[in-house]
Amino acid sequence: DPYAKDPRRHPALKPSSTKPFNAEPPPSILADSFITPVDLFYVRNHLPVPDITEKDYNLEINFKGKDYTFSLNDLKKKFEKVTITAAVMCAGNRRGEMTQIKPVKGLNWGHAVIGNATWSGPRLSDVLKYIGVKEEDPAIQHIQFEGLDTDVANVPYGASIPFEKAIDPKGDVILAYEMNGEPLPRDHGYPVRAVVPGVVGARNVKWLGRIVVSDVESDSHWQQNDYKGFNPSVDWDTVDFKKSPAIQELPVISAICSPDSGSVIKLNPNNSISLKGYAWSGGGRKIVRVDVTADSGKTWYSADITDQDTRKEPRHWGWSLWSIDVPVPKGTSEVELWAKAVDSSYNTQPETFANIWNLRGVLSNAYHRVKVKVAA
Ligand code: MTE
Ligand code: MO
Repeated sequence: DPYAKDPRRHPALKPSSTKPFNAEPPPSILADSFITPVDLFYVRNHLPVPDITEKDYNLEINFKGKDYTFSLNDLKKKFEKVTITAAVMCAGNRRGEMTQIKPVKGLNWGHAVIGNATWSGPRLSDVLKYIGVKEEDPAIQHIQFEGLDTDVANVPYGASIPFEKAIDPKGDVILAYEMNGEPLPRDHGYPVRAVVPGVVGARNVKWLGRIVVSDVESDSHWQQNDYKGFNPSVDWDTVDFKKSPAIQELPVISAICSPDSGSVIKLNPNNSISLKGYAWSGGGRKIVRVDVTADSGKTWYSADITDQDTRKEPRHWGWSLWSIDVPVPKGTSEVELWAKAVDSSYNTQPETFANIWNLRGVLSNAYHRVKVKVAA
């Protein structure tokens, strides 16, 4: 069993698959803390977790046909240690809701496939400059990452990001060896992972073994034939993965973390329901507003943003937590609560999933809707 050496996981994580291990925490836990505890952070693995010891670990960087090698100690000693707060989200977060329109191919995820953490390590831009990479080199277009996790044919997990993002110190791409101030746990990429803030989880390559400075994107399955969006009418007979760009920056999203759908709520004395949730946008865009309604949009209220990083857009990488007491019309026995967020570019979420449906169930960011019963 190639998964026999996988780490132990927190019992609260709800698996959507066990081999490979994929799991998300209960949504209510997410809204409890601005920094998601490491053992409750969602896990998205495509392959077995590699068994790496710190002393055998090396990061290899290939640049113009030459290989450069860095030990973990080199990464710690040779470069400034930078700490950023960034949310990481899977492109498949909230896929389960899109599936209700029409089936899609992919893990049946809920709305907790996102977490917010602090990440520490050297800037990728510093490491690249150290080996002689020049910002204005026209031959360089993409930075490819390879994981140390491999499939049965020995092919590693891989992805790439645009060179512009990688080489810009303000892009804040980090080769992280710490998460929330502790060494990275095995499930999250021990000993080193790429953290590419504002960019889809899939490019935040864990167990980073190799970087290739290149003129082309990664040829990995996950860069070329997965993690792309399509027109809702494209199906598995007509799909041409070459026609869509790989997802990089993610669109704006939000979710109600409590109450849960289906719960029975006792109203507050002022006839309101207390809601809590998260909101986030890719590309360093900040959340400027979260709108909530309890009457299908006749009346919208703006939630209080309770927790937010102080970094300004377009380098606002962390998520926002929000809460609100929404007034509910008297005599209501069942109520549907909707939430939508607005980011600093005034992008907002689509109203329904119908017209953003895609065959992989990615970018699933329509209004979040939770139906609850009101206790008599
Ligand atoms: N890196 C490697 N090496 N192998 C993987 O399977 N999964 C990716 C990314 N990096 C993956 C990887 C995907 S799709 C996501 S969403 C994030 O890691 C999940 O990060 P997490 O498990 O730390 O939450
Ligand atoms: Mo993902």
